[in-house]
Amino acid sequence: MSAGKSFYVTTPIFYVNDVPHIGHAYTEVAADVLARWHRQAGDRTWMLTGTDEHGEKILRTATANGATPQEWVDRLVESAWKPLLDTIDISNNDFIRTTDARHEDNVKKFLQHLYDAGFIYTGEYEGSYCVGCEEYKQDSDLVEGTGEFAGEKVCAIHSKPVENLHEKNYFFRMSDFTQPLLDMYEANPNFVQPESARNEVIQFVKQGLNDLSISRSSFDWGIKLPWDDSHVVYVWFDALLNYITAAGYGYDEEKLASLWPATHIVGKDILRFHAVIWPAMLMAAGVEVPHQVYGHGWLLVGGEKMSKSKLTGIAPNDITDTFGSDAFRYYFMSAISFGQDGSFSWEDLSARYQAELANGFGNLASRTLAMVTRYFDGVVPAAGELTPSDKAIADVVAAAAVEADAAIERLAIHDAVTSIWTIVDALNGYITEQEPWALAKDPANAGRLATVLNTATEGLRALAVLLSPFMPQATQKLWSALNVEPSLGALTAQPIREAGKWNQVPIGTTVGALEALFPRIESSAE
Ligand code: ME8
Repeated sequence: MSAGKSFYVTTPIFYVNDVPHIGHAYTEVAADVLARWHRQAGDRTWMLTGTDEHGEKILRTATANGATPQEWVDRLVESAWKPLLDTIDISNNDFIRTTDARHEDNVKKFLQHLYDAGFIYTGEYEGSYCVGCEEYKQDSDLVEGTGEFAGEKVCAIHSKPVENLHEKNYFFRMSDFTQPLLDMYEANPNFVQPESARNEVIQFVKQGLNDLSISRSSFDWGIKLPWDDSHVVYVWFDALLNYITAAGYGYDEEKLASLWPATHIVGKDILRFHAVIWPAMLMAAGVEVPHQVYGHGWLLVGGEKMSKSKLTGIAPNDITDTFGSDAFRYYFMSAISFGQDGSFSWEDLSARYQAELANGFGNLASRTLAMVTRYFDGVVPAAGELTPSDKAIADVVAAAAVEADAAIERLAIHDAVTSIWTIVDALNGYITEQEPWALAKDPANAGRLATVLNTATEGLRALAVLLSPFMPQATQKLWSALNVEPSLGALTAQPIREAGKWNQVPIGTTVGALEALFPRIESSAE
């Protein structure tokens, strides 16, 4: 992507029936890394996240807790969901709640538009519904229950019985969009990614789409249909619209035109809603379909999808309180191939923290700056004539910057980290091989020592710039210690696609002290 383009990235809006766990945080971090990268590249970037607050699941939770649904959602959003964003350092530009007036009013406009255009009709819905999923279920979606639900059909995801609904509902003519969707997937192979997700979606749509019930009349915690206030909008139809109501749909067409279409980052559990129902809704309304829907994999704990309902949920601050938010962000973005499932374990997190962050990156930064301080009074020396080893470092940095940007462009976030980490590994190898501490023993080698430390410092500059979207705090500490803010400007203003250009740190810069980037963790942490 060339600088100056628009990049609008979204996370799902999360249900506020419960507090967040690391699965939610994972999606937030992935979207945030992409947003920070694009912002630093100079693209017009907008990141949206928020909360999904209507529907039966939330109504029931509120009631069970002796609160009105409005009290409940206000409490959870303020005490848990907004604080999550600070816990893991999310730089979202907007936060939408489906109870916001800007959302509710414009969902009604969208629905009225579809109704007037003949895409909505009344019918009878008879079938199963899982309140946990907030989803109408086919028999093929159900499995035999076990334990207390033995002998019953249960939802395959929640392992709990489904409800049998028999309601007069309004239906959306989704079946009209079977062929238009297939044509769209064909014309735009990147619309659904990764490839496994794309194949699954195409297989599903090829079977032919049914019309979709889009209203409920047995409870009232939702947005009332503009033409029939005895019904509320089906929570998913309501929720998906957040991506455009936040962007101005119905009230700020200029804003919408500047942001839309978006890149949606979602877990693969909600892929069909985003890659099938959502573009069908937009096609019916004459709004452009999203730029891309990316379905990432699941965090597994003990081999199963981590979830609160199965009591495997881990709170994000259980990790950040010990390891910090940078390590949280780095770990999940580097240890799991984005798009694949990945197992979380405390042992793996601790091992990578120690090996990659503390010993790899942190130690590289501290020893380089310590040697500049010790041997050159903290003043970055000019390089002399370059040897092949020095040039090789510059080449590694240049290649890593190009490869990382290409990886971000295809949402292969883990590949971007791998490319950037070639700089850490190359610099550590270079320092071991060049032995600056040995060069420092003989004044005749002063020129060579200057070249080595200039090279290492320049490498650290590139690392701070390229790792800043992943680890905003540690890289800011490094940037401050490098003391390049007066000459080069703020870290977050460094054009990331130019990070590979050499000789950016001005000769004569006086570096400062570096606080430990990744302090030692006491073993009781686990
Ligand atoms: O589905 N691994 O909200 P939700 C990885 N409100 N990601 C996980 C995860 C795990 N084990 N568990 C959850 C909803 N997630 C709807 C969305 S959007 C218009 C409406 C993440 O609170 C992942 O992003 O159930 C998944 O798609 C999302 O949380 C589901 O969040």
